[in-house]
Amino acid sequence: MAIEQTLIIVKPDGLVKSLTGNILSRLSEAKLIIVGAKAVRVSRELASTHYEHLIDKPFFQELIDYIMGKLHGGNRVVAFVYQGENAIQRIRDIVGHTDPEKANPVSIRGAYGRITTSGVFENVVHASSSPEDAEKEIKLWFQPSELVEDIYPVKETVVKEMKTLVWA
Ligand code: DAT
Ligand code: MG
Repeated sequence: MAIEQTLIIVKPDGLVKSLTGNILSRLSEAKLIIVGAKAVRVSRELASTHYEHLIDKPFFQELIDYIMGKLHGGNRVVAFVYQGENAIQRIRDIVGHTDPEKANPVSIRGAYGRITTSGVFENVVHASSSPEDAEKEIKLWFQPSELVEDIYPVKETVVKEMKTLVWA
């Protein structure tokens, strides 16, 4: 079986409900290793690129507002990269169906998700659904230096006169 990586995001509803620890405990059942972890402020550009495959859906704008935290008063999520054998499906099994009402009640989404009155699936976590999606998503959310394993090919580049913040 192949070693895979998968991107997990604790969405703003998961943060507001203080579920991060709980979710990580559940995910640890998969016996995978964490190779990246961080809190992220979600810009509209990041959100739109992450969900670009859904741009034609009627719920697209609400989905973008949701992942940006606009429904929950906060513009942040926490993101993790997990690695291990068959990681994508093993994590998806624990996470559960996209629709919280169809999700197995013992899955994360079944236990903690809900559908809002306007029809948004507030399903607490994101998890990659294929190796292709995982690669696209991990490269979108993480820089090579933020991962403790060399997953995808990298190249060296010299960045000149780039404005960046350092500790004052
Ligand atoms: P998943 O997150 O299970 O991979 P997806 O990639 O098809 O599902 O969709 C991304 C998110 O969009 C999903 O987590 C919740 C939202 N979504 C998908 N289908 C929806 C629908 N029919 N109604 C409302 N929200 C939906
Ligand atoms: Mg998906």
